[in-house]
Amino acid sequence: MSRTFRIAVVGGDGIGPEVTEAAIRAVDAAASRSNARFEWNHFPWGTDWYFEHGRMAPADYLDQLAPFDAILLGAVGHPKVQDHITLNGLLLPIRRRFDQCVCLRPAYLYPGVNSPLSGKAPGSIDMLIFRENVEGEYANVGGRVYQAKIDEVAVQTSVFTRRGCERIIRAAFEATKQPRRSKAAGPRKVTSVTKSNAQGYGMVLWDEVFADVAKDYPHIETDSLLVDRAVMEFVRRPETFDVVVASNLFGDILTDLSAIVVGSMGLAASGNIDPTRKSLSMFEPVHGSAPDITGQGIANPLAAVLSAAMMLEHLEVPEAAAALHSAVATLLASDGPRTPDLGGTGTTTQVADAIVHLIAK
Ligand code: GGG
Repeated sequence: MSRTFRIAVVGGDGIGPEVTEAAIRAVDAAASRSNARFEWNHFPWGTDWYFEHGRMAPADYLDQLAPFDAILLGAVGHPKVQDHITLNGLLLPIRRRFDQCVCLRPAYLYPGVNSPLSGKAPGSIDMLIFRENVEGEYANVGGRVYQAKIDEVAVQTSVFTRRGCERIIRAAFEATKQPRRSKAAGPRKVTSVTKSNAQGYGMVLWDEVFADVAKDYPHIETDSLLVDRAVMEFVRRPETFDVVVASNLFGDILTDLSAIVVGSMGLAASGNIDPTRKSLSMFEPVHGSAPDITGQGIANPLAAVLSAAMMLEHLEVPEAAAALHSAVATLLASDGPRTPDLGGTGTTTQVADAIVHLIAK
């Protein structure tokens, strides 16, 4: 029996629409070999919408998104508008409204891709980073008074709840039940990253919850690092990490670092997931709108393709997800086209064509 999934597509800003189109082509190619069909519903929201309407999306945009099976998002951000307006006007409310509390961001060193770190073998870096996605430092609690006066005050509050910490930390431990992508042997490990020596309330709560949850997984090795140590170790010994769990802000920063360590932001995929499945989840490349290369046709579409593969896994179309993963791995291991971020001269379209060709083979 054929299944049809209705996907909301928000290409957004900059290179977002270019890479999203490539991801859609890849999914359609894989779908034609499975019993799944995809109906793509495009929403023209983002900064162009803002220039025309004074807001990033219509007032009821979250209600419009609610009935879909998933959201495929490109990028948000424009050099002419402050980033807090674009982000808070479109992306962050989606994560909160649909309780997408898990942001899952894998970082894997593919065969055929060079790490900027010397001597790293293919597959030797294989991390799964769990970023808390709806509270913490991005809770959007605070305010400003006496604006533009000498006495101006801005307060930005982080929010850490026991429930919020517990569910992201548990999701990280649960992930150790899945096989690793690399063939690396040895015990599974979960590393928690905080700054609880200086953030003595919220992050101490996080540490306590981490220790409590760890008791339910006695065979899993654990480690707790301060974020300053974690960034050092991401560069010095990235292969020692397996599953990593961190707050919203730290997870955001760490996953840009992990993306570069495995070769390029252009390969970094992410899923914003409601693990209860009560609401829809959203899939997006980690990279932003990249205004410096927008419209040049050279954006790497593979992060968007891999994000779409995560969407297919979430929608339980594993054969199509596997086809996308396999096409990306095969392309990267070959002398096929690659975009400039990976040292090539290929275009977005050439890479997308090669992916579609590999899937159809
Ligand atoms: N592709 C997603 C995107 O445009 N990200 C820009 C960004 O700054 N995101 C912040 C976040 O993920 O919290």
